Amino acid sequence: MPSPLDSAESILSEARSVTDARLAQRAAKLREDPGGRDGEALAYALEAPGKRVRPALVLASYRAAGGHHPGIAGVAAAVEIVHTYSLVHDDLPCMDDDAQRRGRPTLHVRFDVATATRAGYLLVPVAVQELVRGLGELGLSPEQVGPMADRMLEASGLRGMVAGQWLDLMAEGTPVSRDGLVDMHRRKTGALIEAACLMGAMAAGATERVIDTLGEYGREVGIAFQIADDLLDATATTEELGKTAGRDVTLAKATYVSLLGIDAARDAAHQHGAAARRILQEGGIGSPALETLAGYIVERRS
Ligand code: GRG
Repeated sequence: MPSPLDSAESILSEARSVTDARLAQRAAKLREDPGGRDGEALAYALEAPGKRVRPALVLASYRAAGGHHPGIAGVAAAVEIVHTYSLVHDDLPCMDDDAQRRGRPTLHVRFDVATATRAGYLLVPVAVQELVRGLGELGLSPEQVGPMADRMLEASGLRGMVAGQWLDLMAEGTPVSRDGLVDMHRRKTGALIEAACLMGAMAAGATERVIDTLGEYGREVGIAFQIADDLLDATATTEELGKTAGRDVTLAKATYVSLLGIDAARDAAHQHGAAARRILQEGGIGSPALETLAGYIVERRS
């Protein structure tokens, strides 16, 4: 039987190809307007080679819910742009202060801190523009568009990513309970992953039941994703990760590994991955792609 890593490769490779085409178009436009150093910095961020897990989840959830329009690539790209600008800011000296990301110098190292700070903020509206473009192509009704935009924006804001990042920074060097850690992970990383799954389902015009099921799946893989990230930081090399390994210990971060140790953290990741697959089964959603992605998210090596 092929491993989830092998089976996931074709799913991720398709997500990379459809998403990267959109990101390349945005990068080319931004090189013209605003152009100059800001344009170059924005393009550098958009062209960085990520795994594209969130786009893969948008595409797989959309198809699992019966969707088949290519315009869904715009939704996938929008979610990836949110993720991309979060990484740009995450790496800044005032946050995690990292010099490497996606196998390249971080944006503030390649350009400068002011340019990277600006680039992160400038990508916020670019993500919304990409979402609007994708939703337009899908020809969705205003009743569908509003809640979808709401999902992405809530996941990236004070209830989601920004709040999670804040909690993460505040927790450096201080003891955190397991509940506190789960809450932080759900917001910082899980909210956008859950939104990716929900938005895929909503774009397909799925029933409430299917949307809820895919949202629950997204919550489980969202937590599994961050636990795997914590494990990789402790066990993989900088070369494998494309970002500095061991950073969590250096920064005294609250992580699953610091709270539970490697073995229990690995067990927890597997439990969340299994829960995600069970949710699909119990919800009657037959999606080999989502099942494979749940396995990949737990087992991944980068
Ligand atoms: C700029 C308005 C504004 C907000 C930013 C900095 C911030 C708020 C949020 C940070 C959130 C963050 C960095 C979460 C970590 C998520 C995570 C596990 C990232 C690694 O994702 P991968 O492995 O990376 O998918 P690639 O590079 O493959 O895409």
